[in-house]
Amino acid sequence: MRLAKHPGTTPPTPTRRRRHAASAIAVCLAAVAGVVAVQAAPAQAANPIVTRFAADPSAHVFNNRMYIYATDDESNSGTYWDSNSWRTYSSADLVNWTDHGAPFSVSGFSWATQYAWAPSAAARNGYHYLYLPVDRTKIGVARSTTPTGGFSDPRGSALIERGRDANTGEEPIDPAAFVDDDGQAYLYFGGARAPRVVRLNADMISTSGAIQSVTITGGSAFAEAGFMHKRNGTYYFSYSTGWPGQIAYATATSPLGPFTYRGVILDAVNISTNHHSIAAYNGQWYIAYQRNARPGGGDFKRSLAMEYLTYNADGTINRVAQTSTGVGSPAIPARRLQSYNFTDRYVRHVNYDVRIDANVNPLTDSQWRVTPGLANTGSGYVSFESVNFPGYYLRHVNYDLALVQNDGSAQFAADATFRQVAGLANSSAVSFQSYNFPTRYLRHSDYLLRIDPVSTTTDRADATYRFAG
Ligand code: FUB
Repeated sequence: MRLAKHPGTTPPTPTRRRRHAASAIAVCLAAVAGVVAVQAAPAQAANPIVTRFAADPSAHVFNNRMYIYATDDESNSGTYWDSNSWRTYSSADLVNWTDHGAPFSVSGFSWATQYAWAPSAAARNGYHYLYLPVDRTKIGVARSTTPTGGFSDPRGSALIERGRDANTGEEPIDPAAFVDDDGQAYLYFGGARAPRVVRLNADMISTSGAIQSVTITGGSAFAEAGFMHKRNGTYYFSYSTGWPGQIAYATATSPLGPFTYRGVILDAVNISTNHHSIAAYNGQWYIAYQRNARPGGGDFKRSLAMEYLTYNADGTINRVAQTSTGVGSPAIPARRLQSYNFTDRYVRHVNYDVRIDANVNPLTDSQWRVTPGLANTGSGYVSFESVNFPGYYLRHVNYDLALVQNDGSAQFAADATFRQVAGLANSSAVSFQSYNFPTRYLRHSDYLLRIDPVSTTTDRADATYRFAG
């Protein structure tokens, strides 16, 4: 761990497919009759997800509930990462988090003295295990029959220890436990640019074989904070690249590598350390991470945040935008937008383009959560979030509509916001006026969605929709 000064952020990779030409000018909107009531805001877990300084989130799902084990920054001195205990949170909906207090303290290890740093966790054999770095030189393991308390040291000695064990690297910290589908468990760890992995025995409290170096080919080098997850048979090793650093990732066909660099998941945060974990919950992937997000925060008083994590069809990971809205169980019902003049067709996304089609399969490609407008949450302003791609919205790009991941920018918000008005062809239906181009309305043209001026009867029909279930 090195302490650097405040990081800058690098610009996110554009995820949109077409060049964007819209201006960022916000405009006063002309009064349009017949505004239809907009669904109330969803229950959202705003970032930070908890109101206590905490860091190094290690997210795990046990018994259909998400648990986060964290470094307890609230109890450190504020001048170093010198807390002596960890913290546990859990949630069933990722909106409401329960603080379970400290699962373990450095004092629980008779052989350790200080620095409760980034934890990891695993469940197996009817036990829960915490992997806990201390003293910047050792990793211990604590065991309990519950995920939130009753942990004790089953070994009476460190699991990994610099000086005792070969090839630990200078700073054996930041453990990440991973149990593969075949039952073989691994412990990844390492700081100071030395990624390491070692097999764990089935008892999860002892190692098997030599500590190995993790090899990553290409891209940005490992600094610290490694994490392993597996998806569709691919092993994803993700890590911080420095101080400040991005969260980058590399993939392999074996848990031991060698790994090939693939790209950046998360840009540098507004503090010197970047630390994350990745977990799937109820069919959706999430990334938990840390940043300065509360008054009084900083390098040593960090806050926990969470965002959606999405993959492309080829298995690559989309760069994550750091948002203030975070994640949550959507309280907004899924709705479809039925074309007024082609009543068998509904607005859907396909390969990130947006069009009206009949017989949409899967149905979720045509389902939207009509949220308060990203650029204006006032009455009548809406945005359309994809049901099967949370965090992706309808936005216009060169006047064409596309499905694009929210990058948190004001430009994105303006392009993805519409004013819902009485239907231009029939006032019992609805139309949607562009927020930043108010002379243009959401319409289909050759079945593709655009924002266009409307002047003819056909234009008005093309720009009119009905909500459907
Ligand atoms: O919390 C102490 C250290 O800060 C962790 O071990 C690093 O990953 C960094 O987040």
